[in-house]
Amino acid sequence: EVCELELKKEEQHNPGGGSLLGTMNSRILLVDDDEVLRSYLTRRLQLDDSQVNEAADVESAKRMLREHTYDIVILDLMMSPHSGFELFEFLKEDPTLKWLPLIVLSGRNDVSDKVKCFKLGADDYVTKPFQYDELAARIYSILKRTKNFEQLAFRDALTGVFNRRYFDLQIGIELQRTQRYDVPISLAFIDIDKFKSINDTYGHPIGDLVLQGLAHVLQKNLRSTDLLARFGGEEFVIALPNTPLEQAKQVLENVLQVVREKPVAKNDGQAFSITFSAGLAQWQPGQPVDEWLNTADHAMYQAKQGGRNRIAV
Ligand code: GH3
Ligand code: MG
Ligand code: MG
Ligand code: MG
Repeated sequence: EVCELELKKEEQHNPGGGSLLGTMNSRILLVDDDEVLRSYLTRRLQLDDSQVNEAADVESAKRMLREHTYDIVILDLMMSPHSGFELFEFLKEDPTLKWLPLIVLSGRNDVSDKVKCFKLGADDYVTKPFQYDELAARIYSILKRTKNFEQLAFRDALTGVFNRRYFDLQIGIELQRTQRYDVPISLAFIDIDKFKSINDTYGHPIGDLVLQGLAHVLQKNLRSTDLLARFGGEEFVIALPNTPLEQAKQVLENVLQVVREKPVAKNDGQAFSITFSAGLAQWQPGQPVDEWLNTADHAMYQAKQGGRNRIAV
């Protein structure tokens, strides 16, 4: 069994520090009915710079999974009233949670339990009593692989921002959260003005530099909770949670002013400036995502019609 004594000993060994590899600043959901184990493990994981939420049973784990985003779940099997096995079904049914990495941490050491867990979708299985450093190394190993996979599947290769596939998956979660907490969420549809002429005048590689530059400026001027994605060639979308339309307009006006006044890219002493047109729409409760996107797209078209270099609502 893990105990406070063990924790003190290891802290002396490695004062203030975590394990050798760390756990990649991950957001971890720890599901276990053993309070002593939870507080021990939470403390160790926090020393490794991870954020940890604790759930003492399957029902609270489900609630937390609906409301927050996690990088990995650590799951106990023997809990009441529902065993940890019950959580697998829940995860499998939700497309946004289906691939969430999961490590079973259990006192059960039968091969049949292990096999069952892997068949249900577990990525790893650690038996109790366990060594913290081994668990941390396993977390690190899984997250390294998933981060690489996500990089390939969900990031735009040119600009490094999220792609449309990721946006489509993530926006559902954002809207659920929005509905639950009854807060506003706004969407911006951005399209670079006369981008074709940049390509035609300076060549495609310069066009690419401009796209990278704009993505960088956008990311720098947004909150960490804002969701930025490259949608198509020279089109970007941003979902701004917790932001009413007027406030979103201010954010976009600021960014437009930045790109208008300062070149987004430089090459061989030459500087390249752009402007863009953007359309905004605040989500109406119950509105389908497509309709919301269309409203913002339509507003963007109005901005083009109105003379470009502007934000329309
Ligand atoms: P408007 O102000 O009406 O939006 O004019 P525009 O020229 O920006 O619009 P249009 O849709 O006609 O042109 C978009 C251009 O974006 C055409 C295409 O060559 C360019 N483009 C799309 N993807 C890429 C890319 O990955 N790299 C580069 N360099 N150019 C791209
Ligand atoms: Mg238990
Ligand atoms: Mg376009
Ligand atoms: Mg354009």
